[in-house]
Amino acid sequence: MKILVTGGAGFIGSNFIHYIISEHSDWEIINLDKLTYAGNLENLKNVEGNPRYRFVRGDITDGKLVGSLLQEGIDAIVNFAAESHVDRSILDVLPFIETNIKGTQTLLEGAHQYKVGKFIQVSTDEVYGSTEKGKFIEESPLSPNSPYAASKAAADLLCHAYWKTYQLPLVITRCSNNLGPFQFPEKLIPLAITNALEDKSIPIYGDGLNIRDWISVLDHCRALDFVLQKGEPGEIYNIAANQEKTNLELIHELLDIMGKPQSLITFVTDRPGHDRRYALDITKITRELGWKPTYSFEQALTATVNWYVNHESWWRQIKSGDYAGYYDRMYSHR
Ligand code: NAD
Ligand code: TDX
Repeated sequence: MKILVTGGAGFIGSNFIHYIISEHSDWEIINLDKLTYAGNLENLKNVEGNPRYRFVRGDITDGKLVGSLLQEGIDAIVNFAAESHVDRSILDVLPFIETNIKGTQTLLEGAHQYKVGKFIQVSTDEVYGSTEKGKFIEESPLSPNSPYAASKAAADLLCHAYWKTYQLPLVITRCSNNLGPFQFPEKLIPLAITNALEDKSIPIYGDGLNIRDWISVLDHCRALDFVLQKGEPGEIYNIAANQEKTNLELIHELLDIMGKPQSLITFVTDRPGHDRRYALDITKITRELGWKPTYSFEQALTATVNWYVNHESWWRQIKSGDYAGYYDRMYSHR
């Protein structure tokens, strides 16, 4: 199988590439990535020289480039490329519209023209919005609250339209919050780990009681592999591990693992429109495709802490240089 992975230099995409290259000895990957602030070729050092892997720097909104890659004969597209940080979408929504909506449409159009046999749109639980009770199923209405979530929901609707109108064989996956190696240290867990390693405070938005449902990025990658091989065209699959934590519970546990004081926690002004709780029902993917999560939250969190401890130069390079001053800019609206 020859796969076009988009956004493969980011957090989940790079984990997925490592996973596929090691699990499927005859599969090939082309990784198309723009290398925005979130894309990092350091994440792919281990596969760089592999003859089954090729990197192409480029933008998914560039239809000509996408067409030239699809012309080579691609069996499947897995679209990870996105602007992915909610806080950034609150400050400037346009890059989210451009990549998440227009970029997805460009890939869909290319897949349609070149008759690509499989298209996986890597979406998110955030498209369902927030719920205090119960869990979202795949038929739950879309009710996104942040500009990021709205852009992802728009992309999901475009996918639906390409399936209904052109029978483009695509599948949408909606996963909960991931944790693991190579996550950019603007997201809660890597931000907290790296700040704690530097004995800096950890900003907790609002009362810290917002709930997220955490899954190891490796379990997400395995689920995507199941979907690639067994997913039914036109279907949507929720992916989660049903491990809900308030942000405060999570950070308490993390500081305990790291042997750092709870006094590093600092409450800051809440994120505007902050979703209270995400929760997914995963009956469909477990029953129909036979996938289930394998890592507990505690295992995944300990492994993630260890990875950041052992890869200090990776995150220090990001937190210095061009990225320096980012936090001041990011938090100036609070
Ligand atoms: P990320 O921000 O770490 O990586 C995004 C990657 O996309 C980067 O390598 C970036 O350079 C690339 N990119 C951005 N714009 C591009 C463009 N126009 N053309 C080509 N490449 C471009 O994101 P992530 O956390 O790895 O998320 C990957 C996908 O999974 C996203 O679609 C996100 O919505 C979805 N998702 C993420 C999570 C999570 O917890 N992180 C959970 C559910 C779903
Ligand atoms: O400094 C922080 N303090 C804090 O309290 C940050 C960065 C976050 N938070 C809170 C906000 C959320 O309730 O922690 C929770 C997690 O925040 P993020 O790491 O920003 O993730 P979230 O907003 O939940 O979105 C993530 O999961 C779904 C990904 O970034 C999305 O790409 C994915 O779709």
